[in-house]
Amino acid sequence: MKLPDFSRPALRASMLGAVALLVTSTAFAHAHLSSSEPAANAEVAAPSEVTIHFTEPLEPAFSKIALADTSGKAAVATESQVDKDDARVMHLPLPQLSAGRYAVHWIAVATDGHRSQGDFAFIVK
Ligand SMILES: [Cu+2]
Repeated sequence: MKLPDFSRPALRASMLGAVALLVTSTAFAHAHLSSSEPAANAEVAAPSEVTIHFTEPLEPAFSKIALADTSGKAAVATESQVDKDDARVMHLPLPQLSAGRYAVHWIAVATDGHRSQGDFAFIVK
């Protein structure tokens, strides 16, 4: 059996292309945070909800946003929801928050089942 000649530039380029495609399609399937309201580390008037925009559509059953106050206690009794019209957006409706620092923890499960998560904080004036 004869091995392919890797010194041939055309073959090398097509192999590199295949590898690059594999890497990017895998990376793109994960849902990453693209923006949020409030933004990370923002100082804001008490918001009515936390909204997070992701790079990929989410699986509603497994994705969620949790909010904790300065003492680490859950600050919200309600559940977050994936937006009905845009599955890349998740909302957490908020009660009237008192002044202080709040920690947001999110879990995003993309439609391919891949899970990502992250944290950020915001401050209510
Ligand atoms: Cu993925």
